[in-house]
Amino acid sequence: MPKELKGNMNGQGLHVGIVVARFNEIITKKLLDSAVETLIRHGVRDEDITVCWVPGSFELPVVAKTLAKTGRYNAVICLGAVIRGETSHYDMVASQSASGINSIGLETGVPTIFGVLTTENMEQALNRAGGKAGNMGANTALAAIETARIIEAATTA
Ligand code: INI
Repeated sequence: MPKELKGNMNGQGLHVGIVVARFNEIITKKLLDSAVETLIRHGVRDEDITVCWVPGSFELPVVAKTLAKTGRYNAVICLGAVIRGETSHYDMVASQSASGINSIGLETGVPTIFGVLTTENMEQALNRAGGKAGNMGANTALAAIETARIIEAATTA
């Protein structure tokens, strides 16, 4: 019988950093509120959550990496909204943000969660920030807890 490890969804005792882009704040504030509410519902203490605002999604990786390297966080969540209709450099911002965030987790070992919405227009973004397609902020909180816990389980097994 293989040994199977799973990350539980208990957030008690976890420390979580959140980096959130101010660009398209009407969207990112909704992502942030949902992420914080979900973390707290799963047992993360309010005072163990640190929120850092940055200008835009392009700046998410550098600040997320700073948090990850402190060693004080079990997970770092990155939140942003890149909307194609509003920028000519959509592809650059979206891809640099994604690859930067991905490399932080790999380089530091701290799960760094990708919560950047990439949509064609504002309506699609609103749908995914508490509208009819749910709220991606809540999903990032769940991913942060589960990934932190599976790393814990895998390193102590
Ligand atoms: N940043 C975003 O988070 N979303 C966007 O849609 C966006 N647009 O439209 O350009 C955006 N640009 C700013 C970028 O993230 C940087 O803050 C800026 O280029 C300074 O480095």
